Amino acid sequence: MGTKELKTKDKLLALFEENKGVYFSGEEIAEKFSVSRTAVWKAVNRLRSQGYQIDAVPNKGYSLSVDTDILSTQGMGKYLRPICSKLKLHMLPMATSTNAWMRQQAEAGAPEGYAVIANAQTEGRGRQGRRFYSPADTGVYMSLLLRPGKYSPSQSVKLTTMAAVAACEAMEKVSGKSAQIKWVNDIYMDGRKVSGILTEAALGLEDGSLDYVILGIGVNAYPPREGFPAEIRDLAGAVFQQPQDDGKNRLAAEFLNRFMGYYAEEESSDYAKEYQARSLAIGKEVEVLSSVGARKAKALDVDGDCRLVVQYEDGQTEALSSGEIRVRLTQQGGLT
Ligand code: BT5
Repeated sequence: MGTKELKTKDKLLALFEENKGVYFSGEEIAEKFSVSRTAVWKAVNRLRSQGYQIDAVPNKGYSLSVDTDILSTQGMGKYLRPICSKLKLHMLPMATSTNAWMRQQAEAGAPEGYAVIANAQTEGRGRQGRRFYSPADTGVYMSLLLRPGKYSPSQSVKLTTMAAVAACEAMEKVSGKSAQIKWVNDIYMDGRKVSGILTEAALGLEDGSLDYVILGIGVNAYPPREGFPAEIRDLAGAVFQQPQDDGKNRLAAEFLNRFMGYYAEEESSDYAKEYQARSLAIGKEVEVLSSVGARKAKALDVDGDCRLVVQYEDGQTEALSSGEIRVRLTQQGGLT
């Protein structure tokens, strides 16, 4: 496909996304983009082959169906606020892992604010070698490149915290339901994990400072058609149960709006309070899992550095940083 044809398709998608349900005649579109009617027809077909439902009515023209929800830069662009104006979005129908993809870009010198969004991942990653199930069409899998010169490596956990709050707020806004955070990076709705965050940092070789951070977030927008795989069936859930107009595009855009807001005003913003308010663990019995085994404790608080403060049965307290330690809630079934 030539560049001109590509551009017509992209421009047509932008026009359709901005005006869902509105009909445009082939002639009108051809005139608008200074292309032939055939080029319009080809662009329509190309969009259809990508899954867009484009209705064609004689004497009215073409229109994008109102309840399409396909991730695209044009679809997200409708909801992004000015705080995101410096971001550069890149859409992939399929990635191995968006974090792995972004790492290559970062190593090649890509600037802060580069974001990649995939419709599916074949090797979506969780922490410590775990997998994140990322089937096509039902979720948002996104990685954002940051070069936060002002943070020390140990402060990069703040970015995960900001991202967790931003994810909750985005999901709450778009779905109207409340979201909770299971320390440190899992988001729950209705008692099920609907999202996970994976922050990967790279340190400069010379001084050990933070070179770049890749913030990865995966959200189950809808339940997969075939259901979740057996291993996570009792754990995983989705933000929406029914198709939503622009559900995925809105989730992705609102996450970026919120996150970039916190990132820009790190000092003054109250993301730590928002994090505490949504924390699933505070006040609950937990098990602290480490390489030496599980130890019972009560979660007391999440402190200003986003550490989970626990009290063990012998009365001793400890502030846990993320990393190797995992926490299992023992009072609610299914949350591990
Ligand atoms: C996470 O790890 O939850 C972080 C997931 C981050 C995924 C994003 S997608 C975009 C970017 N690119 C990547 O390659 N990754 C990031 P963790 O806390 O380790 O949780 C992993 C565990 O969650 C698994 O062992 C399963 O038990 C469960 N799980 C896997 N897939 C899930 C899903 N789709 N929904 C809910 N739970 C899932």
